Amino acid sequence: MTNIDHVALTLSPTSITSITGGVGGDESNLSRKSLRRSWNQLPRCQRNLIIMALTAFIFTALLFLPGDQLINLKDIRLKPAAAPFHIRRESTLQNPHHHPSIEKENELPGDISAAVASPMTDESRLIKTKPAEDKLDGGVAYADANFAENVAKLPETVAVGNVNGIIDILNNVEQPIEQNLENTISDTSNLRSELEEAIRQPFKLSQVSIESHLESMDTQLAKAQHFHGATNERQSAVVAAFKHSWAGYKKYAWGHDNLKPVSQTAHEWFGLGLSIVDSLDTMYIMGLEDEFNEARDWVKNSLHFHTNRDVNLFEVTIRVLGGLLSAYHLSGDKMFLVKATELGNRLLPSFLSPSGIPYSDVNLGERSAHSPKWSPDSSTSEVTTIQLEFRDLSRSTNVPIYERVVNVVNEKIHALDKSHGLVPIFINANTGTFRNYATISLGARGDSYYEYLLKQWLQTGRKDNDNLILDYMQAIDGVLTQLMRRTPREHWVYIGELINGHDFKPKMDHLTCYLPGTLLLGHQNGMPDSHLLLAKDLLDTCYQTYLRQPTQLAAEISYFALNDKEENDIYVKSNDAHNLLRPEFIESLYYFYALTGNRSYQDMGWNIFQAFEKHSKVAAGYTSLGNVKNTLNTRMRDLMESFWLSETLKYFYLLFSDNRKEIDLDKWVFNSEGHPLPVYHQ
Ligand code: DMJ
Repeated sequence: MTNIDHVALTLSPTSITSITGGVGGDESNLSRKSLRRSWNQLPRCQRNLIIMALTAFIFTALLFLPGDQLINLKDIRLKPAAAPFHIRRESTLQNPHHHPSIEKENELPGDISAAVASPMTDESRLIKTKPAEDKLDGGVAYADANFAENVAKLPETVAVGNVNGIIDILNNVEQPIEQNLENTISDTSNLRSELEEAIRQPFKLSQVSIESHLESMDTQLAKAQHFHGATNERQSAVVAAFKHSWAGYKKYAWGHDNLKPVSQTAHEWFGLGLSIVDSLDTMYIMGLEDEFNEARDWVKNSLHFHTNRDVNLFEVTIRVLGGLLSAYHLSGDKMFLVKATELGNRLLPSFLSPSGIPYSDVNLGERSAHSPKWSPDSSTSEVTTIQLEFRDLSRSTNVPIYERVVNVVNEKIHALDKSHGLVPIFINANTGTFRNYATISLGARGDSYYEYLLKQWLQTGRKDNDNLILDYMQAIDGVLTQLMRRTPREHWVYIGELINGHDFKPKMDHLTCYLPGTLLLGHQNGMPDSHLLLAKDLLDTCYQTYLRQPTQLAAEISYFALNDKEENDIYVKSNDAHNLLRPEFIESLYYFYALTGNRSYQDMGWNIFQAFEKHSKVAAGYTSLGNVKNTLNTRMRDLMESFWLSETLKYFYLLFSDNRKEIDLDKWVFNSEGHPLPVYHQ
């Protein structure tokens, strides 16, 4: 009878009250007793039936819970074997210096070269519609026919084959991942005190001045790289655009963060001369010696980090730390590394949070950090897009602290539950957990999380069974099954968002157009063919977001039709019609050209370059626009962001190069702001 007592006691007081009609304490005791009596009076078979019904109810409820609440993927990973992406990787990765795929012009591994080698060419300047059959039969060689079928049927079905793929991978990991995690985390026992020490003495490294420390490791310092400058008309046109931008900045905003080219004034954000630091490597690559030298002098004499002012950890890391490190690696000039190290020390307070997930705002002068004023949360993409730079600082100085703090972030994020590998866009630096019901997106606040999973793996020599690459593969599977859709009539592939983590919204930021390039880069390094197919289709869609506007410039955000009742397959709302001179699509075109050698991508880029020349160029530089939907009313916004100089113009220049390996992607990895950093093979 004790069991039955237990059943009776698990009923809540309210339910008992409602069954017996009682309200008071005594009455409730009485009713509990009478319920127990009634239960005892039931025939045993009836009682068994009730218990079975209750059990069935509980099981059914569990079945309806979302899958990711029931299955802990970490547990699946513990089964040992060989990762199936070895199938492709054996041919491309056995020798990290041997890449058959890039030895022959226009040839990609397997039978899939045609998929990339036939981009939309010049005739596609006209808006092109693509029936689904076209995509499958009309020359786009899908290597995985089943997957292609599934993709073609979307959104009605999801790419099931792909889900199986990732589960196979998770089932087949050679080493227990948890063990790796434990080893690295246990190294962090005295991390906090080392951090505090570095923060206290920003001009020092290992107890001596940064300069003396670097002196002592002289032989390991970077050697200058050589570039020959523009070799054709298109490259020269880009150099001219850069010089025009630089002249305006120099005249009206020198030493300030950005130029306002319409009002011909300066724009201040962090007070770190962003445009100068962001431009250093672009000028070096373009062979602009005079401009590079004047920028170098400014960095040496006028770039100071002691101002009592909050800056954003992510922005300063990708633009300033990344810019300085890249300038150091390309030019071999130690001064840039000295500056980068001092900045690195001053950014470290961000990592003194209880969870190790960095605070978003850091005061470089006071050396303190906190969450943003408007929210307790950091953006997920921001805390996961600092790793390339901090790791490079450690490897360049032989001082591990910078890499260690960002490895902790990697490990914490890796350990968090995700939805099909996808992450919510907010994370709390105090608790180290994602915000419940936050949006999932590959646009703002989510984008470069996915980018840095792949790029960190490349930066560190593409080790097998690395958590980063497993998370990347799982995430791209999540993109394919949860976020990717086709428009109803013209079948354009796009990546939508999940509002509250659940509700699909057919909205894609221009920021997401970095993804085709990243996917292709991953594919060249052994990722599955499904990544290539998505890359190709998404590149076409991104191009359309330019071609469909009368200005031939893409809007900040595009929407996609969910059904054929909507008038257009791709459309832009008035509030989203601005263009900020962003680089993402040009970046993707660059990867497609650099990795395939197919010059049609250059033609696509040239169309867009001309559109910038026509609509964004003003007397003192290039300006962001408020409206790409009307050539007669573009509403100039009066800002030239530093990423125009660091990314958009750099990627244009490299895209138009006669030598697609002007930057060798086996040796360099671009950070999120377009600054190349070296790949470390050990
Ligand atoms: C750049 O600062 C970086 O590319 C960042 O990762 C995203 N936004 C801008 C460019 O659009």
